[in-house]
Amino acid sequence: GVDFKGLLKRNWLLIATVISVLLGICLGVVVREYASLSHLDKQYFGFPGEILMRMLKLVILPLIISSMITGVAALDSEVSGKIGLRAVVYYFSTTIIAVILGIILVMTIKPGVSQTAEHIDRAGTTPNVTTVDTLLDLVRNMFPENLVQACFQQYKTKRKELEPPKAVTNTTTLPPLATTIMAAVENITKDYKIIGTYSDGINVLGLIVFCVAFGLVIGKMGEKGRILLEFFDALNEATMKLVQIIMCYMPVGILFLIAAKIIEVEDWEIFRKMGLYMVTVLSGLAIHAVICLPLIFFIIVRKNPYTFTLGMAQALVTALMISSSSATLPVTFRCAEENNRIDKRITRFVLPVGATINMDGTALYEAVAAIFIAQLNDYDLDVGQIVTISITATVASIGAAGVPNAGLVTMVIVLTAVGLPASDVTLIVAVDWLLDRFRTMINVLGDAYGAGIVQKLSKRELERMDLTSDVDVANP
Ligand code: DAS
Repeated sequence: GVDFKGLLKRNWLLIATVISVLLGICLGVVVREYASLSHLDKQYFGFPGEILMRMLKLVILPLIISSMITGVAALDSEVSGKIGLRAVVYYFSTTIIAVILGIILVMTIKPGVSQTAEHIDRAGTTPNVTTVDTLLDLVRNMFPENLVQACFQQYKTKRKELEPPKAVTNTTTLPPLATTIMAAVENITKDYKIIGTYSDGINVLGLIVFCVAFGLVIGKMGEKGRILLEFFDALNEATMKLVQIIMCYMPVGILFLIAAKIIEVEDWEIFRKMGLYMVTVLSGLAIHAVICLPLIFFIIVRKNPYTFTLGMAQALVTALMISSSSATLPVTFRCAEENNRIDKRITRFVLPVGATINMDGTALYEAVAAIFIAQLNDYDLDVGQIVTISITATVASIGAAGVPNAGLVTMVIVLTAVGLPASDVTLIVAVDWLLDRFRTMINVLGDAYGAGIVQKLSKRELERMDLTSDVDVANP
């Protein structure tokens, strides 16, 4: 028979989390129906959820620093170079696959081709960002000027607002990508603007670059470096213990997070209007999660991909509830290491970087949304523009930080690259909170599969290291 007790014991947290999601939905619906809460009451209602978010964000900093430094230091530089390269190849190829999938779906389903355009509210303001801005910011953020500041830097704007882009009419010919980039370069030389690459005030990308360099140096130092290595290893272990404690609170936090969201949503009608668009994005995400990623995983790893997905369940539910890959990172670590038994030397390397730059769900979403907006505008895209969309959607997903709605901000570069009015982002804002959750889930799943795949590809190097190393930092 089935060992129910054992199953319950091993998965109690996941079960509790799922129950709390369901309870949260019920609670939200009931309160919404029968109680009239003031704005302040609503805020109080979301308080336990807010505390969960704060706790998860709190451990991001020590987690990223300790896991990256020990991860890199434990590998010798030749091996870490190879693993890094494999990870990057994986990130890129899966992101491109996601984009192509999104484009195929949105071109077939054509959610924007109808009269829905008139019904949509075009009010609102939009950030103005260009492709080059995003690229330069990405590189700029890789090299923080000040390490301490990089840990708590606030999202800041260094450039005066650009002129709002002119609305494109159907008769104008679109500027080719080159012109867009030239215009952007001119803008950059004047001043610049930092956009979406900060995660809740932490310059994650900058820290990652620093930690990789620092870890490599420590690894090379031999005896002298060992004391630092042991320090960061202990820090990592202590942080993961904290994560374990935080996770016990998770069901409570999630219950109120979801209930508060249901109480707060103002316009349910918008879902009906935007239905087909949402169906396109969601089915694309589903296909990517259920077919594309598992297929790649199976071809390379030769293990059941769905068992692997199941092992990540807690992280996936968390991502769905808090729509932030960075804040989910602590849970992603635990699931990957404990349930899917991925080597710590791999997770410490692949997961933090993946949470920052590998976003399959976001890339797919950006491509679909851009073409949807083109369809709403009755705007025919040629092949060149579709290629431009795939490239900029990839860049935009890399540039987006792992925080809620980041993808919506970097979306602007996709639109401006093909000459669509950037202000049209406002058309899809209303449903973004929902789509954001699902794409974040796929972003996290993509990172996890990446760790599994890179581990398999690096099997030989890892085994060789097991034989040669005397101190086993990776598996204490
Ligand atoms: N929600 C983000 C994430 O954490 C990215 C996005 O907004 O698309 O993955």
